[in-house]
Amino acid sequence: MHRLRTCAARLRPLTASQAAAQTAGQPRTNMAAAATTGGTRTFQPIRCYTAPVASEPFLNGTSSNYVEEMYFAWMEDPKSVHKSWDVFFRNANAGAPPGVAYQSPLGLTAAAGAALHQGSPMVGAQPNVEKLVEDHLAVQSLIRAYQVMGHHNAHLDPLGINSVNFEDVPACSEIMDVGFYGLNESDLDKVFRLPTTTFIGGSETALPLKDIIQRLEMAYCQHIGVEFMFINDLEQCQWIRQKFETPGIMQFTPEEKRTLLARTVRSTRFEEFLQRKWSSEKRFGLEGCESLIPALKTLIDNSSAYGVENVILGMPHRGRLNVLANVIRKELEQIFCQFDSKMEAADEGSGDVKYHLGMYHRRINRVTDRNITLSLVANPSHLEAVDPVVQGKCKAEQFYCGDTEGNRVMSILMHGDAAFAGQGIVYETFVLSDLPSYTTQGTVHVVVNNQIGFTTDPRVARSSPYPTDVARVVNAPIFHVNADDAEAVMYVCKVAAEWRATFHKDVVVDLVCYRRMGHNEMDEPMFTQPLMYKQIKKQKGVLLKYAEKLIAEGVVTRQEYEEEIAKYDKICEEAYTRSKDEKILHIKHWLDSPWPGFFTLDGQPKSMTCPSTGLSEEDLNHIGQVASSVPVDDFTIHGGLSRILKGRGTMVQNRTVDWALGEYMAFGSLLREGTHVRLSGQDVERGTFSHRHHVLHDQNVDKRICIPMNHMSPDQAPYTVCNSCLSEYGVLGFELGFAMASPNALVLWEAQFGDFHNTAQCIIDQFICPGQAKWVRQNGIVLLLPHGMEGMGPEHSSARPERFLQMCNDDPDVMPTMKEDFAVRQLFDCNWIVVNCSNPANFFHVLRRQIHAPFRKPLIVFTPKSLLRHPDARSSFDDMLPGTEFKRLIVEEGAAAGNPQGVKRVIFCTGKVYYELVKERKARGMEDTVAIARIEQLSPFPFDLVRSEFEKYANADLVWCQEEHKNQGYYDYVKPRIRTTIERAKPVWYAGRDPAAAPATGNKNTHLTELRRFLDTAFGLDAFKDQQ
Ligand SMILES: Cc1ncc(C[n+]2csc(CCOP(=O)(O)OP(=O)(O)O)c2C)c(N)n1
Ligand SMILES: [Mg+2]
Repeated sequence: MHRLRTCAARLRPLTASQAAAQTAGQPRTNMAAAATTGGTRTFQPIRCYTAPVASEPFLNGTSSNYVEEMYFAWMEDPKSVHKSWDVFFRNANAGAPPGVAYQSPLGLTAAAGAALHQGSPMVGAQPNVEKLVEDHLAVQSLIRAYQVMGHHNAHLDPLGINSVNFEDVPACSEIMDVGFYGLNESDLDKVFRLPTTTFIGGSETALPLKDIIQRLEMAYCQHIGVEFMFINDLEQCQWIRQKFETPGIMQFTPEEKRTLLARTVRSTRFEEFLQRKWSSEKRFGLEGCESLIPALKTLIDNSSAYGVENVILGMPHRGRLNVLANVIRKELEQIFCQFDSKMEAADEGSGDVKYHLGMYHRRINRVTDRNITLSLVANPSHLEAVDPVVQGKCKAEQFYCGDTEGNRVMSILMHGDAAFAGQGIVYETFVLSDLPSYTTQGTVHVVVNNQIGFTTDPRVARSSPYPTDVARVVNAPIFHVNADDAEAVMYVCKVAAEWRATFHKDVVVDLVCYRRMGHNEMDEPMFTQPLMYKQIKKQKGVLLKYAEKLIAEGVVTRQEYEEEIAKYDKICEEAYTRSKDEKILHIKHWLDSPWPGFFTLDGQPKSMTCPSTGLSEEDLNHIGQVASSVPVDDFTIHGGLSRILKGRGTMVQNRTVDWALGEYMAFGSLLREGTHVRLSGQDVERGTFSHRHHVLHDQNVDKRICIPMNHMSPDQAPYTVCNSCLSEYGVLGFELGFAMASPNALVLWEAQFGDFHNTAQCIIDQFICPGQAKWVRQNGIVLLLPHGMEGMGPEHSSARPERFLQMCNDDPDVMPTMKEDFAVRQLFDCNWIVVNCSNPANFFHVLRRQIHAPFRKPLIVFTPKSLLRHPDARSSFDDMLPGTEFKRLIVEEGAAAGNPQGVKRVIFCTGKVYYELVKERKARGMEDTVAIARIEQLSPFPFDLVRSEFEKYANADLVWCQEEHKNQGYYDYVKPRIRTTIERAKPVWYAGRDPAAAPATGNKNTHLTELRRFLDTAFGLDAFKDQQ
């Protein structure tokens, strides 16, 4: 399918000047090429427009419909057709002979113009337009063929060894051959009217065929390949045609050219400097794609000119240091000192390698003289994982500055060719691009298409012709460009910025380039790509090519060019000297999302306390009223929903809340306090389990909705609740990015069932769990993961608590020192908080604590399913009043607590199984012999509270009970921690399901049998005798 890229025959170098010459002077072996200026073959026209032709049947074949249409229109109103048709039909009606009825339209020839002015039909003429119509249609088809497929013949590959061939794409070069349309060499000098769907004419409306072809070649087959004809919007297609077809449109002022050269100097010399100083360090240099830097700068300059003030960037390893230095303008010494392995880390956390760190910088854009803030989001090695995160952050920045149109904040995503084609998250991110609650109003994607991924060739790395085909799914135009042509790169970037500013849609710039070194600077590329690299070794760099061009044009002198180089080299050398003075590595200097005002000046929390998260009775009542009413007039809701709201009203009267109402109280109160709340995920608006109903739908009016949460108080913060597309990886990444932008928002992502979170595992493993440790960046995102063994089978039961718990950073073997602020300190030190609340009040408190805490940590909540409607899983207002707070552990409060000495067993558990245990204990009449304690906050582990509960029941044995299988759930996490707490004074027995491969059985009976068995174990006071 793809050409053999290492095949020697293909390895013909194509320099910029050769490529231009080839296009202009050595055309393809089709007839279109013959028309280009200076073509090697010339043709004598044997026929011209007005020449009589042999009698041909009128109105047959493909042209008949068209002519018929014209004829009927002319019959109705002669003015409704073009003058040429008017003259033709009048002549034909008057009996003009074949070839005479037609006369050239106005403007094509002077004679025709004169004839039309005279407007005198030639009596006796016969109609003869078939060939004429066919030829015009042929020319239209030819123009369209260039627009659709011209990019296939563009000279995109600087190496001239195109990684793609189109031999299996239906005859693209033939389709652009005039012969294919029944035209021949003799038609080249004939003048054809240009359709309105082309701009190649400039101010002319008709052109000779050979000029049409030449202009199409110039527009579509040089160093830019434009892929856009799949876009199903005529205005947008016209816009692009105009940008690339208009003759002479790609013009630059000498000033622009000099700036472009200076930027290419910086880009190139930066890599050369690093290579000289640290030749054996990995840096994933940009050599072979130095144009990336001027490309990004052009995008940013132009976007700034359109009003953009804030650009959020995401990118992989390739050229990252160069982007930091020359686009974001990080101080060079800060970059250089990263290469010094002896530097001490000043910040907490484990840090990250230099080509992953983020950055935030606000400065004046020198071209537009306007303020611009640039942030590069830190990312893991996992390619493309940062894409949705960047989008979420961008959306949040737009949201906070009221930029609903995306005029002030935008995102730019960079990609490698292999990753862009291979990673599913690219698609999942594109899919978000036009959804109301997720759109960032257009992202500019820049692909560093070096035609290789590590050692893997595109021929075996992708099934699509281009690495960018995924973008077609959202109708994003794709501008492929030969990255060795600096001006072509600058031009497509200008157009891309303008496209985004005009249409607020995604656009892709595909920089077709090469990779001068191996995958990293240590790798030997000749092992695997010998012929490609032989070619690369001969390749002149883009800087040299462009400098020579500008020197030849007289735009710069050689001396000026050399001075520019010396100037930048000196900047690098001086920064290098300064970098040696840096002794301490501050990862904080690499923060991509500072939260001004949230921390003290030295980045610490302003306090180490968390206030009560309770609410006044009045507030609870008020929010409860809103939650149980329809706050707009003339709005008809479903009868079933009326009953649900009525039920809520009754609960409020009874001063109780169920799960949904508890959540309502948390969200509503935070909104009233001015905190934005955003809940996103699949079907979250109603709630997968039909319990939430945050969006009411008028039963009589399509799309009329009401969100009562936004009717809480006049000065409340806005509430966003949005059903997402069916993606976990993309949407969770997005929400993480949203939460990154500000600490003053409660951002929640809910999985449909907790089981499905693992398709977003990379966001959890690479960002949420270690984000602060790697990048000194806090994040308060909340994951709501429905979890619980309800007999729903292996894929609707487990949110995999064991995995979250296994990634907690608290030490199982060390009893922490208990101080007054222990509970808050523990939170401050942890990497994330994992809870399984057994009642709505505790859920309410833990959500509010997320915002009232003086720092931010991710919160993982295993949420219930059957408890949503369980009559016992309700809370009283009393547990939510001022002075109340989240309970890390809920102690036994029943009969057992009244007589602790008589208690034989303490069962520790978490979540829903508590209700099964209570029911069973009651059924067995063991209320005073078995105490049950609920660990609500699993991590950080409530060592202090577990200890006091243990100490209370001195004569009891200890059981950990869970409904999950033994190798899953919480057991492996809690067991060593309980043992540390009680100093191994007693065994910690296990009551729960046996180890298993799957999280749950698909068989209801087996499910119930398993439940019965572990309840028997939990309450069998002799159950562990044999194990003593
Ligand atoms: C998700 C993921 N899988 C695998 C890797 C390992 N890896 C690092 S770079 C690379 C090749 C990337 O190729 P490309 O996207 O074309 O970027 P280039 O290095 O060529 O600029 C691979 C496979 C990774 N970093 N992330
Ligand atoms: Mg690559």
